[in-house]
Amino acid sequence: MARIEHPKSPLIAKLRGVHLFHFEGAPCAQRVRFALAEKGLIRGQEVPWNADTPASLEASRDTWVSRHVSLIKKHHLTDEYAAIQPNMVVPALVHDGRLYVESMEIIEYLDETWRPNPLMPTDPNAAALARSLVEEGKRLHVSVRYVSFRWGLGRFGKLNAKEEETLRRLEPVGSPEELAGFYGRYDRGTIAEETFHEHLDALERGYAALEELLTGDGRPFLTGKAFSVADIIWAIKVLRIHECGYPFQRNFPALFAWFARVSQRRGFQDGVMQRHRTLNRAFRVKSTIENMLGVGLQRASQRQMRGSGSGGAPIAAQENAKNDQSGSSPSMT
Ligand SMILES: N[C@@H](CCC(=O)N[C@@H](CS)C(=O)NCC(=O)O)C(=O)O
Repeated sequence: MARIEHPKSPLIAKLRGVHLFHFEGAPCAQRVRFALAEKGLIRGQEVPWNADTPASLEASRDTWVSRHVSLIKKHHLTDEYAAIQPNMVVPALVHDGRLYVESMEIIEYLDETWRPNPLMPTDPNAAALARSLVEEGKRLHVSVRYVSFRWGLGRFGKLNAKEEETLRRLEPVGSPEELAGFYGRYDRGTIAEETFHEHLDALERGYAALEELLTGDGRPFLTGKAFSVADIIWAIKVLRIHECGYPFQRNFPALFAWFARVSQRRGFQDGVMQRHRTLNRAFRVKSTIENMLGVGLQRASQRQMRGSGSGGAPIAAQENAKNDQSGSSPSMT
């Protein structure tokens, strides 16, 4: 369990109930919010991320306090936030003064602490599959980052010199997130073509494996008949790349249908989309225009799949299927 034993920030010990340090559009935070909603914990009061007033310290029963850390305003690249989350990323969760980091371990903690609506299957085979899908999802986290920074954020994602300096000063040596290393790979204001293709390829292999799993026996969810933690991690992995304009419906139709099913869940709508709709629409408009102009992720993925034979739906199916940019996304309404 990724619990931080002696957090530097004096704020942590004062917090009662559940508090989440998060950013609306961050995939790692979205999956924790998805899990909180599935577990029946409701988003309660919104307070500044570093609020220390008596009223802000207490979460009422069955709710969590939202402490929004803006990755746009770079709240995470401050001494104050580094004293909360040493790796300077979101999310971080505090429960009764104890601090937890690492999104998937936070979800595991929530699942063990709040028993209703279990997220880990009880059947041993399904549980083993869930664990392996979660591991694969975690491994691909960095690939989502590279692809979405290239297609979603572009030069807006780049740090300025002062922010880079702060990051170099504060990021611990050997941090698993390697943020400084990641931002150092911005080449002329974007992510280099070769790096991007390497990561898109890895993601497509992951999606292809899920496509096969779903088409094999027509199961509604990744581990079988019941929704599980594997659906949480992968739904968020599809959401962000879909927002970037990736043609899921064309390349992975069963996965796209599964995503439609998962994204209709109350937990997804409340936990992930509630305050993310505007950003989601902005991403979608941008990527639809890019795809219409033939310079979007759709084109890059076509070249990728033809070039490397990296898996996914057969090329003929891709050509016949309709372009999913023309339809509205299932999750966004
Ligand atoms: N392994 C961590 C990864 C956390 C992470 O990478 N968070 C991203 C948002 S999804 C972040 O805060 N990035 C800060 C940045 O890119 O500057 C987890 O799963 O919680």
